[in-house]
Formats: sequence, C-alpha cells, structure tokens
Amino acid sequence: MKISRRLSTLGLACGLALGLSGVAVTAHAQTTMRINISVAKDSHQGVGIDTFAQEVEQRTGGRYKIQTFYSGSLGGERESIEAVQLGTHELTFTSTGPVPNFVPEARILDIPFLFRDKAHARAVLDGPIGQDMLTKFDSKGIKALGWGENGVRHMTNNRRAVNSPDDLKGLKMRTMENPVHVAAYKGLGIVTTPMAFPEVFTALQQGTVDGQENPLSVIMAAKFVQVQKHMSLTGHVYSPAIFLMNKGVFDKLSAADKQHFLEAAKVAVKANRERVDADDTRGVADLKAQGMQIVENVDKQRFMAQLQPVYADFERQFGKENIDRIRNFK
Ligand code: EAX
Repeated sequence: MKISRRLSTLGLACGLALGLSGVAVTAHAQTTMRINISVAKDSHQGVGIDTFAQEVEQRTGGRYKIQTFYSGSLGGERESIEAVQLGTHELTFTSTGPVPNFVPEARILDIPFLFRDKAHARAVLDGPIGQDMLTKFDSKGIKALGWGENGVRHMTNNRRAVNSPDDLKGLKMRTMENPVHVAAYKGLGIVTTPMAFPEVFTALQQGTVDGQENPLSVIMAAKFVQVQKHMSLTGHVYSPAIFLMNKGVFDKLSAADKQHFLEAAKVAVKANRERVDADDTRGVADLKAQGMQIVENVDKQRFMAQLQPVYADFERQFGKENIDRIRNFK
C-alpha cells in the first residue's frame, strides 16, 4: 500500500498579509497525519494524543498537522497497529494488549505482578530495557516513538465481590487480545474471552461476559460503572501504552522533524502519566460515589501464589534472567 497516498499534502498559503506590515511569509506545505486511541477523548490517552498533536504542530511550525480520533472510531487497538504497519494510518497510541502479536519480545512487559508500582514500571520503560524494546518494532515496519502508560489494572464484574483468587473461579471475563494475560488469567481460574476494547461495554451490558479488567483511568473513561457492580483493587498487572508510527513515514521525515516527533512524544508521555496519577488518586472515591462496590484491600500474595505454575512457564518462555532483570531494576 502506498503510504504517500494517505498523506494529504495541502498547499497552505501562509503568505497572507501579516497584519498591517504587509510582509509576506514564505508559503509552505502542510502534511496531515492521523493518530487514534480506543478510549474516549476525556482520558489519560486522550490527553496523550492531544498533547502529541499540539507539540508536533508547534515544533514543526504547523508543517505537520496531527488529526486525533477517539473511542475506537478508526478501529480497535489490534486493527490500529495493523493499520500503522501497513501505512493506512500514520500513528496510533495503544496499550500493549495486542502488541505481542506484532513484536513478541514485548510480551515480557505484560507479566502480572512484574512491577512493584508505576514508578518501577516507568523507570524500566525509560531505562535501557524499555528503550531497547522500542527498537524491536523497527523490523516490523513500525517506529516506536516512546512508552506512555495505560495504568495498573484492576478487576470489575457483575457477579460477586472478589477478595481472593477463589472468587475468580468460573468468572467469565473479557481480556485483551494478549497471550500473556490470557495464560495468567486462566491460571487464576477465570474463563477468558479475548475481545477488542470497543466491544467491551456492550458485552458487559448484555452479559456476554461477567467482567473485565482495566486501569481506573479506562474504567472511568469508559463509564463501566454503568454496567459493572463490583470492583477489586487487584492491581494485578501494569499496562504500558506506546506511541507507534509507520516506519516508512517516520523515515521520510527530515532529521530535525524526526527529533520534533520524538520530543513531542516525550511531552505527551509526561501529560499522559500525570493524568493516570490524577485518575488513580480520585478514581476509587469517584466510582464509589457512583455506586460501585469496591474491595480495596486485596491480598496480592494469594494471587501471586496462585500464579506460580504460570510464572514457571513464563520463566521458560522469556528466560528467568530477563524477568529478574526487570524485577530487580532500580
Ligand atoms: O488502551 O483493551 C483494553 O482493555 C485497553 O486497556 C484499553 O483499550 C485502553
């Protein structure tokens, strides 16, 4: 597929009279690109792409315009990564849910209880391990611009309060289309139903699944409180997010513009993470006020103990030393 066909290059007349001075500015071309997310605009990811768009436009003096699309209007996350790979969209901001289907090396980041907290995860992603992982996208036709964040995931459902792994037995839950999550949740006794995010609200509403798991940011942005009674602060897995761009499109940028795009992603990541922190701070009170039943004190050790056989399998698959390198990163 020809990438350039998708880039609408508009001749933008910047040579309009500048105020009363009458000085003409050199005319320049404007290139429009698209970026999308699967969640609503008023969210940690919305803030991320809005900031990215502003920063790119500002840093390139308006030569690049980034159009933003929300709520899965251009497709779910797997479809969007595919579209970026093919060049049918230039950019996407996505959780790592479907990423292993494209870059298997990234699976390791989705292991439950891998990170102690957000600070640990951010340090790993911003450090050599995370930065090296970004380069693994290159050979797949994708330029990874930077690690953002989806947040720490918690479980919600309509059947019962979840206090321990025993309460998960037989619960039918939507999961991301992610092999690591699916293996782990099966290990917890959950009946897993992988599904793209844009279908989740309806699936919960119609009872196709009993529950789902997502960070507070997503739970709030998606208004899951309208279709879910119970939530447990399981904090069972950290969910990274990532800015992805079609590699051919990135490679065609001038050296200076490449830098502008990378810097824009950095600023966007900062805004995205700040919103995750704000959502985590207000989320529990906010959802309680809306009627959600919340189990706040979850014994995470019991969940980890239940996952031992799955961990043993992950160690075989990913190498114990690679997992330990992340766990022990300071
Ligand atoms: O990226 O699919 C998911 O559950 C994701 O967390 C969500 O789309 C936000």
